[in-house]
Amino acid sequence: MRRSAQNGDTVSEPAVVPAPRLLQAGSSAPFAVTADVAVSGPADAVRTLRDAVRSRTGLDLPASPDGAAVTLAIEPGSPESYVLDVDAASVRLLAADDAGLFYGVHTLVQLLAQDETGWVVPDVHLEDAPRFAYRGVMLDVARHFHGLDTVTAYIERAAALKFNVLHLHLSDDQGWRIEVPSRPLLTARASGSAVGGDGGGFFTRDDYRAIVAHAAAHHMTVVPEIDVPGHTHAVSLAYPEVCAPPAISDHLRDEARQRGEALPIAGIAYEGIAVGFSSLRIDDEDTDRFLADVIGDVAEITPGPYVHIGGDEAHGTPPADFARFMERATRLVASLGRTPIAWHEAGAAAGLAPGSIGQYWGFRTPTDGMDEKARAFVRGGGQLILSPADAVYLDMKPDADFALGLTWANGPTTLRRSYDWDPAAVIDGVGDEEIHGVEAPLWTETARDLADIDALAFPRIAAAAEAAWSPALGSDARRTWDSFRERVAQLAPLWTRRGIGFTPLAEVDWTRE
Ligand code: TNX
Repeated sequence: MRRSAQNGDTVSEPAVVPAPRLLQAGSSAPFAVTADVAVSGPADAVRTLRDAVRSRTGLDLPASPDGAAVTLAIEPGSPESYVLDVDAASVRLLAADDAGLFYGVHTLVQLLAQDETGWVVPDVHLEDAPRFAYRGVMLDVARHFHGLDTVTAYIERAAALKFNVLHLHLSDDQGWRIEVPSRPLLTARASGSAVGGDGGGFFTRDDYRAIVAHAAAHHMTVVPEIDVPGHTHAVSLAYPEVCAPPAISDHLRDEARQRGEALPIAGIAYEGIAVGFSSLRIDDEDTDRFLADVIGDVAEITPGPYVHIGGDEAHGTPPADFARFMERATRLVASLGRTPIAWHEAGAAAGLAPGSIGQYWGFRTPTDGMDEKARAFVRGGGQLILSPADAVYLDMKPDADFALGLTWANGPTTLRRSYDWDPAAVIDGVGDEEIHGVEAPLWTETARDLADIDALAFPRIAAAAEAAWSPALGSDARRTWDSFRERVAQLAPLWTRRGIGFTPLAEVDWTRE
């Protein structure tokens, strides 16, 4: 429980994560939240607030047409912004749009606290707006399939931290996860497998539409990823004519031997976790038709502006072929009226569709020329999404003994390391203007269900939310590790209430209720 001034203890600042732009804590009495406090405003926002308050406190607040103590309203401002004023008599939330109202409501719910009188919201004036327009989480549903319930739960978790994009990694070597009417064998033959011999699965078109709708109701856009030309072994189970034979390097052989995994064989389900051995056939009419069919069908059920075409770790594709292929693939996406997104390796290709967006997954300090490939997207008139693997890859172990997760990104990623970086300080020449946003991917080689996802993602997803939404690291006292550590601690009761199985990392002194 937050310590209150009444019992003579130190007053800690109201805990909001991600940190807002401006927060002024007042010194007067808090607003008391009791069962007769009415809420008025736009119906969706009122429902969001009433649901969230009920789940947090058990109180069922009445909705009222007007004149309520809690009022929500739209007033012009910058996209997704809101202003929240709380005093002893009232709560007023003014937002520029529906998304801003949604974010203001989630801030308000984080401010709910219990003192000796019951549930209260402290006296506060808060002004908030995002730093970046694109604030993403990625879920890999290919290494392990995660169905509709898990995806909708992850949407709710992410949206409450003010993320507005869900990137779904829908295909990889281990399985194909989305129904494609023009290529029915993909799901018929290539969706039944997963890492380690676990069961597979796929989304029907209606499942996918339901995800898009649930995301939209939480102010999130879905970005589908069809990863090409590498990460395509599963395609060989369905349409072998468009696949090159697996490229078996000495490195791959060593890795497979160490992990006791079988080597990939064309046409047979792959259950290991190696990367970089598969490739589509390049400069082949069948492949081009395949790609047009798949991307066309996926784009058709995707209302959002982006289609992600992967392009990472294509070690099985000769570099010149890779470049030509990514140029064609980005142009295909552009021809469908969408903005292509590709992993930063695609920046090696000179002729990508203008305005293509790159997703950088190198380290906070770039190695191996990854920054140069990322900068190429900016030269091509596009922007970058930053996903530095040693900070925001939620599938890295948070400490060496953790049961789940990988360690390739510079060893375990502590909560502190996931917090202590700034997007504008990663790549020379890439500042706020060149940055489209920040995204935290969760690859699922080791994550089999929602409990595993929660355990890996929470609390580090909150640090990623702060990199995406809040002002620059160190720009005020709130945007520091010491402040974050205190604030995130206070989300524990809220997360527990919502059934989020977060990992209580020892770096934080978690609040108990
Ligand atoms: C790298 S970084 C990958 C994925 C793996 C992940 C595991 C990138 C774009 N690709 O294929 O799942 O590492 O952490």
